[in-house]
Amino acid sequence: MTHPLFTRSKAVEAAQSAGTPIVALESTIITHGMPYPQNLEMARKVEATVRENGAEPATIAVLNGTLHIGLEDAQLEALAQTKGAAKLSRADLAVCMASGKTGATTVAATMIAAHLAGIAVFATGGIGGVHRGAEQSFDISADLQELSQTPVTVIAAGAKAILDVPKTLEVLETLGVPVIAYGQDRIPAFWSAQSALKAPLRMDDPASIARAHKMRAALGLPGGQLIANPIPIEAEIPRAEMDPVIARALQDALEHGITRKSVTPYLLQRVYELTEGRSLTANIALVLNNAALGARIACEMAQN
Ligand code: PSU
Ligand code: MN
Repeated sequence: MTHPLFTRSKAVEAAQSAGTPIVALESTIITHGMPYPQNLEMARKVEATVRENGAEPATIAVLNGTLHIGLEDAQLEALAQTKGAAKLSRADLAVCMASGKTGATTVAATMIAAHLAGIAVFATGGIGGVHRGAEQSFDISADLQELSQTPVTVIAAGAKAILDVPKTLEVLETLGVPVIAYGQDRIPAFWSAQSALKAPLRMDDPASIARAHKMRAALGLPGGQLIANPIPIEAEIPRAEMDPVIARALQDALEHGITRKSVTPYLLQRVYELTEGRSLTANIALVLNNAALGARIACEMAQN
């Protein structure tokens, strides 16, 4: 079955025909979140992890104007090496497709594409949120609005600690987005398993998360769920170590006048440099952990 708006990879098409659960994956993390070749290695490992846990991965991107739901390996490799890919959020998706350009989807755009293709579960590293100093800059990621209107369950390791996490939680509460910590009481802090903040909600197994997703739809409530899945403890960088690094990266961003779409990629790169690559190792570990949980949730959703 073909769709006028997107192309599926062979594997995704076969999986959907067979009723195999699918987990969507974003591509901004590949083009703007990590350097080559670790980004490609990470993308392949994430796909393998989804398969090991019983689902089929669908990495989403726009290549020369075509929206792809699932990439062939050669396409994944080419994307990981591209320097010119645009960063696509809700505002950018249609323009990129209409202009025949190539772009990587953020959490917001990946949710839109996943929903269009009938995929309800999406695993990533961290969502965008309210940036520190947002009371001046108004920099609040479109990811938050998207969670409030598109019915996809997103698995992330919390909001990145470079953000203003308390404000991010406030906005999500206002927008009616369930923020569910997985297996612990506190919100994870991306590179660290624990933040100081209590999570609004907690769930301990994939089946309950799948049920809550369906219950939301049955109640007629729009939007998705955010599952905050802590990084495995053996892979974390403790908060006390990360705090000064983050402070320094934020200071540098301010001094260099970094704004808008460049803020998140700049901060991630700066944290990578300041931790001499350790942030990247942790980032890869948490994405893999999220991919595994995403696959288990997708399997539960397909059950009943
Ligand atoms: N968090 C990461 N790595 C990333 C991103 C977030 O650890 O690459 C990306 C995601 O694609 C997310 C986007 O949707 O950054 C948020 O960007 P902004 O803050 O400009 O909305
Ligand atoms: Mn922003």
